[in-house]
Amino acid sequence: MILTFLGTAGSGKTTITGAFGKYLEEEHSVAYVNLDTGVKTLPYNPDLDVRDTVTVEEIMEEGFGPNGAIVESYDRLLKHVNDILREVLKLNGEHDYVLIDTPGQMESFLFHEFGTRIMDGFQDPLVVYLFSLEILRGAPDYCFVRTFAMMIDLRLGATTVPVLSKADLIPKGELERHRKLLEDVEYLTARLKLDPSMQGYLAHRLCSFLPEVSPPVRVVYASARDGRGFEEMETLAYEHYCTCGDLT
Ligand SMILES: Nc1nc2c(ncn2[C@@H]2O[C@H](COP(=O)(O)OP(=O)(O)OP(=O)(O)O)[C@@H](O)[C@H]2O)c(=O)[nH]1
Ligand SMILES: [Mg+2]
Repeated sequence: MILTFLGTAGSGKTTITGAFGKYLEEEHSVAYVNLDTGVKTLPYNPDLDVRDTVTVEEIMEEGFGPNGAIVESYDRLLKHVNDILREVLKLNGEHDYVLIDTPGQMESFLFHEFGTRIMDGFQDPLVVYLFSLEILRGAPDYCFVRTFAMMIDLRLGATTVPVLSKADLIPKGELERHRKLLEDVEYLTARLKLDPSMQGYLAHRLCSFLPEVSPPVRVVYASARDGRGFEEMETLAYEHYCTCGDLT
């Protein structure tokens, strides 16, 4: 079972890869894959690490700026993508779980051929899309999260589970409000109908469309600090790979 953690910079990919892996290791064998050429330290011991091939740091020493070096690192990795893919699939054959930590900046994976080639090599890939509390300001943002998860599916052909990371930071009593807005599309659509702004209109139209194009999605509220949501993530992976693939 391969789980790929994807999310914007700082959303918690690396920390949750380590913490969820540790949780799974109590009963399962787990392999860790680091696809981030720019990371300095990892809270897990990677079985496969792209930094053995190329690092952002060494490219910057050649005179590249930080953003150019990130792109260049994936351009260089592309030459090794088939070997990396073969290695990941081998790890998957040898372990119950393979957890994949992706580049700090999501676009280096989502918009680069390196990322799409990796995901194309997996059968029925499962992506954990991590987003954090700070992006949820108003009703349109809840629509954004749901739509963005769908965009990942559209781009990578992967079943995408939206996971609110760092859920330990949700103030007491606020979880229910987030849950309702993220999971009850009818409620969210009704809320958005009251928003007279152009943004509200756009979000309302997009959300009205969700039930037609996206199956009801379970959102997970997870924390690498206290382990909440881990059991649910494990169940989702099991249901995806071992049962009917229906994550509702
Ligand atoms: N409170 C809290 N903080 C967290 C949690 N997970 C991660 N963090 C913090 O969030 C910050 C970013 O975490 P990372 O795991 O490095 O996030 P990332 O998405 O891998 O970041 P990049 O790869 O650098 O883009 C760190 O300061 C973590 O300590 C969590 O569950 N709860
Ligand atoms: Mg990271």
